[in-house]
Amino acid sequence: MQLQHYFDGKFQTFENENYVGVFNPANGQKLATVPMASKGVVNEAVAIAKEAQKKWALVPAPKRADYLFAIGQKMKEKKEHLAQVLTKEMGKVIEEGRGEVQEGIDMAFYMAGEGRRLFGETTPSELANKFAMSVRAPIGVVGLITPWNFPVAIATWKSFPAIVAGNTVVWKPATETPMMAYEMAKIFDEVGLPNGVANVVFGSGSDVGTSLIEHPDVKVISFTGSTATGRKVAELGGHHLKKVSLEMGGKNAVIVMDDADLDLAVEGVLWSAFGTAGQRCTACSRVIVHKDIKEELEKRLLEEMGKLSIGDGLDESIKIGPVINKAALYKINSYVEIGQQEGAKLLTGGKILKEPPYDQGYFYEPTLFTDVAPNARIAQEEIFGPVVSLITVSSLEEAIEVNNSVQYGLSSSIFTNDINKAFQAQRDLDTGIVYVNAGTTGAEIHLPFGGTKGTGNGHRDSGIAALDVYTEWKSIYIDYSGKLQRAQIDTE
Ligand code: UN1
Repeated sequence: MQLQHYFDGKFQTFENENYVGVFNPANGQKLATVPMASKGVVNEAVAIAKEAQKKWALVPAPKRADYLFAIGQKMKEKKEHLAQVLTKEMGKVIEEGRGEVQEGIDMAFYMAGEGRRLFGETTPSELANKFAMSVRAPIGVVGLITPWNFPVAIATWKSFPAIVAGNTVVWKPATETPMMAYEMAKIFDEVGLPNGVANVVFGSGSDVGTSLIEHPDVKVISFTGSTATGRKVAELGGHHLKKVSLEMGGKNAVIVMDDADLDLAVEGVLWSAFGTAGQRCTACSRVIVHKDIKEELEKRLLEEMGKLSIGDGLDESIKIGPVINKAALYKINSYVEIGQQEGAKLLTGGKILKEPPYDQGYFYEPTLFTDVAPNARIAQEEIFGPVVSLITVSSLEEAIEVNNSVQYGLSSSIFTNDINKAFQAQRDLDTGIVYVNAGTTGAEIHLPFGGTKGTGNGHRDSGIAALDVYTEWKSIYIDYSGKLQRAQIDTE
């Protein structure tokens, strides 16, 4: 299958474009080829989006929302198909693929509801016969740069609030996962979304991403990806005075206190550490354990890790799929080597799976280190794979300090049956998302998603908070007194 860009409501092919392959990370099978757009193609798409936005902003928001309802409905009808494409292209197990598509459906319906809200404020004026209110105004063309680990959900967190608020979007999906974006383009087309409202341009970060950020008619950039790339996006965006929303790395921890329900904690750690083969921004990659239960937790984790089935995510019995590509596989392995050099104790895993049936794909053994120093590199840097470091502490205060000692602040979790500890933890854990008695993953779309410190730059995806990225506040004063009334002066 040869993918095509989608803009101006049409699937488009251009002469002399380079194509690259899209491969199934479970078996190396070639699934499609994808065109790599040039700056010229980006410019064309942005020009279309700019024209379309003028009309789109004038469509009543509930009508804009009708398209989102239709998109959500289509996604629902195609849920199984979309999940299958997702698993083939990205590797996550099919159950998680279905979950991710559901996240997109939820986002469509949730943001469609915003069509009849988009609340601003009405407020008294300090002057007589004067009316004051604030409304959310659309900004213009929005550029979206999205990652491969959640190729559909994250794109919906960004595009649906932008669209319902009256913006148009030009979306550059990750090169590894263009097929999901292509599927979404087909849905935009099928529901008759007006031409130019949602546009998909395939290509590299250095060409398409950079062109979007530099383009004077792209007013907002929303990016999810690595911290290194996010920093470049922010620098370039800052230079061009763009509003830039960044969602970057994480080094998320589960704290297990001595009073925790250990069975539950083990389940929570396994799901959030090894689900999606550890390739979630929210994945648990540290377990901060109270010294009194450390050995017991190690024992139970080892027992349960031994039962995790690894393989092609299309097989319903598989719990852990491949990682995205060879580079990821070797990056993960290099961190395991670093961990050993640093003196951490490898309890299990630590190997690339090279024998059949794994030899054609990119599979890494679920890996557990213990006796890891809180400041070790494997406890500080994002690995983005199925590797967990156990760190031992003696108190809740120490656990929180260790949790907060990393440069990231996305998600954290505590297992405890002590309500006082739970409340203290939710107050003091310096992350954008906190879980009590659940692992570090599982964010729901109607709450803000994002993190503190090196994880973000103060913005949030999903939830109502996302609307703040894609709208400007406009304060409106209507004086019906018939005379000049001066604020702050004529108030007596
Ligand atoms: C991500 O990790 O990049 O909370 C997104 C979760 C999912 C979204 C994760 N709902 O794990």
